[in-house]
Amino acid sequence: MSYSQDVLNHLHRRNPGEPEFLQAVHEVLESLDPVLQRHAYYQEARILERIVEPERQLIFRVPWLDDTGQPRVNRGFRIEFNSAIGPYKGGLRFHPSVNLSILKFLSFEQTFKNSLTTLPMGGGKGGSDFDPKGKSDTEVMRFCQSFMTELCRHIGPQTDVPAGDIGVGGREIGYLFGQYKRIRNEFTGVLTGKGLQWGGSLIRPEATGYGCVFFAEEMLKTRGETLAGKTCTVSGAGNVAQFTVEKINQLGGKVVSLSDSAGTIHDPDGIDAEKLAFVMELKNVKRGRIAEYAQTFNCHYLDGQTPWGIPCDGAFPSATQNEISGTDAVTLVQQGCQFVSEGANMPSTPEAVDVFQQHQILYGPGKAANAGGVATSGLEMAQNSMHMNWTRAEVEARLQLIMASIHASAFETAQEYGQPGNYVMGANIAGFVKVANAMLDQGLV
Ligand code: NDP
Ligand code: 2IT
Repeated sequence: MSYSQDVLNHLHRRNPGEPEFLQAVHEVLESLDPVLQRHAYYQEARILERIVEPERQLIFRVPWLDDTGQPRVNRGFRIEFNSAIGPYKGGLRFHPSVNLSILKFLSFEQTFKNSLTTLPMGGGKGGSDFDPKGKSDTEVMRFCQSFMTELCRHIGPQTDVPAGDIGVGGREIGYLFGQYKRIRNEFTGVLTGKGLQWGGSLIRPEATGYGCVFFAEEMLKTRGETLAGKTCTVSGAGNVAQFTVEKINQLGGKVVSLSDSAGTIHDPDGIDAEKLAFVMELKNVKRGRIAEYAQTFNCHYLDGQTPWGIPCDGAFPSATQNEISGTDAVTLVQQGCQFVSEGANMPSTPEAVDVFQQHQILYGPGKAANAGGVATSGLEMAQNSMHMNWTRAEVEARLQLIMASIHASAFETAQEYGQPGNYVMGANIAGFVKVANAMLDQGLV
């Protein structure tokens, strides 16, 4: 039995009932065999056993008062997965589905993603099963204040730097930052995704979507193509989806779908800048449903469906994990989809990934394709520690360079290990080697 298989068997016994975590670890460990065989020292130092075990897992009670004065209780989490190459770094997710398995999968992925960014950041993730939907601003504020009252003792600009993810955007980061500052009496870069007037970086809101499109453009370049004139489907309608649409439009592509958990809109004419402004107002201010887009612009609404049945040249899954099944992947390929760039984390099931790889689809896995968000968080941290701000053009240029570098590193590593075009293997090995070597250098920690 191979070393990685042995560790996976052990992992299953130790982490029952954590399907998302096991799925994410499987995907990484299965592609590491070539590097583990080439360098016996990883096995001798038991690096795999160590790298799949979070350094620290925090679970805490979050009590808060709703607007009727009733006490409510949620569960808060922070997983500090790996700090070999920098302070823990990764977002906070507020969604009713949040549990230990989902946050362990996300923080495990984050470790390798952050390694790929070229910046010094370890891996972490946190959040709560709190559901922001239907809550007033004051309820969200009281929840965030209570959440930070506990979290603040565990984080810090040199220790652990949270940011946004599903259900956590500028509003939530503001409330969280305000409470941290109040308790600790220090104004520091302890969170990223901050407002522009109080330590935020230009381009951070745009970064994940923009970066994911830059990654697609890099993949297309390897086949002598560009996004111009391509029809794209995008899922989700939140932060990542919105700026994915904006950048595809800027590069001359056409986006024909967006979705939320209730359904999908299909707009064959394309979601232009004006329609995108409507989506941003609808989702970020009114907090309404995407169905309203179909009523306003008189296009199709696919109730309860995902966008994967809509013909496209390329797909940008930007909602959540496991949103593309094996069957969806077959449909995408049959209808002519040639590239998939993942804005979301682990949106494709293992069956879907197999389908993409069998059909030589240009498939950019999330830990490479969506790394622009956390990379720009790293740029926000750099600006905070220098007490200065870069211009929009400067941050975007750096983001573009970082995405090109992540692409090159995944592409070249896949080639080096004999599987050209396999971005899954390339990203996993490149991300792993840097973290594993740092762990070796630092002794048995
Ligand atoms: P938002 O909360 O801004 O938007 C999430 C979108 O996805 C909403 O449209 C939401 O619909 C939809 N969605 C969420 N959960 C589900 C579900 N279970 N089923 C169907 N639709 C769902 O989050 P982000 O845009 O920030 O995040 C989207 C994805 O991108 C996540 O996978 C996240 O981990 C990943 N990501 C985010 C980064 C960032 O910087 N924000 C960086 C890298 C990756 P509804 O409103 O109906 O719930
Ligand atoms: O999944 C991710 O990379 C994020 N949600 C962004 C994390 C960050 O620290 O900016």
